[in-house]
Amino acid sequence: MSRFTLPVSIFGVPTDIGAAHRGASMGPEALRVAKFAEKIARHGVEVRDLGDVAGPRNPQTEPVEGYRHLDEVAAWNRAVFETSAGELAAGRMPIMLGGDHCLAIGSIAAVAAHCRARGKRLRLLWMDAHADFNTREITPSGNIHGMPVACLCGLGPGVLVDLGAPGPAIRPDQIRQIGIRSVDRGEKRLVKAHGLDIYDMRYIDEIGMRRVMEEVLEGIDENTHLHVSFDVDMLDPGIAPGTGTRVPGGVNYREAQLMMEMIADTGRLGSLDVVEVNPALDKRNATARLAVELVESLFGKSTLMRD
Ligand code: Z70
Ligand code: MN
Ligand code: MN
Ligand code: MN
Repeated sequence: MSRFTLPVSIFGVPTDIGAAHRGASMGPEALRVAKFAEKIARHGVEVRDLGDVAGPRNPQTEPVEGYRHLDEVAAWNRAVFETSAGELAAGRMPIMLGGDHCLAIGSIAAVAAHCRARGKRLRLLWMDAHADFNTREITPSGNIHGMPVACLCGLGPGVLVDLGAPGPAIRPDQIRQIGIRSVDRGEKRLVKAHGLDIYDMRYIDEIGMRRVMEEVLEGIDENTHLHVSFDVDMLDPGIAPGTGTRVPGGVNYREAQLMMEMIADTGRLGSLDVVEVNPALDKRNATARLAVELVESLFGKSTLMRD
């Protein structure tokens, strides 16, 4: 069974430039070893692997004025923006294999520019243990992978905020965050001030993943472009140990499958990031393999489908 899906272009972004732990730079190869392209191709999708984009090495320096590696983060994100924008313009679905989550600034800025040019409505599903809404004033670490949502909303340095077009790429009301269970002190105040829609683990426990996803997907129509930004640390560390910032009490296997299946059913998936896979911390590539399995569900794999 194959519902209509755009042809897919996957590309790797082998860097951990925005993170504290080294190793997410090996994420693209771990996902390829887990047969990312081959497995989604089984669901009737045309898939092309563009290889990896290039960027500066990780200098492993301390934060300067609240940002660690800002110049390098900007360089990598410009490369991501160009690649994503090119694939979207060609009528293809870009899938970014990270790399750490700072790279979603570039991928989502490209999607936002694409949607604006075509009069499409953008909805961003941010699957993560973290809100990623820090700024240089409130960050506990200086790590820019804790800041991409803020940057996309216009809170951040010009080199990141103005990547696609001047000003914010996206409004908070276009974002739904799911799986959240770690928000820093100053960050809590900021997400409230900006009205971010956060489906945290308590809410998931109380009302259940089915209703959470119904709420998250409410109001999407034929004109909606869905972007899924999947930080694998959303998943419970028991099933996804290969990531740099493990937080207990995450989304379990069945909940994660249901999320992906319900998104697949909308038929509106337009672009995807898979980030924060860190093979140096993993057990036998389990996290990359699970991520691939979940992405298969996102492309329509279901129990009763014909092989
Ligand atoms: C913390 C910070 C973080 C991962 C984002 C954690 C950031 N909020 N970690 N994604 N994996 O340092 O800003
Ligand atoms: Mn993240
Ligand atoms: Mn995270
Ligand atoms: Mn902008």
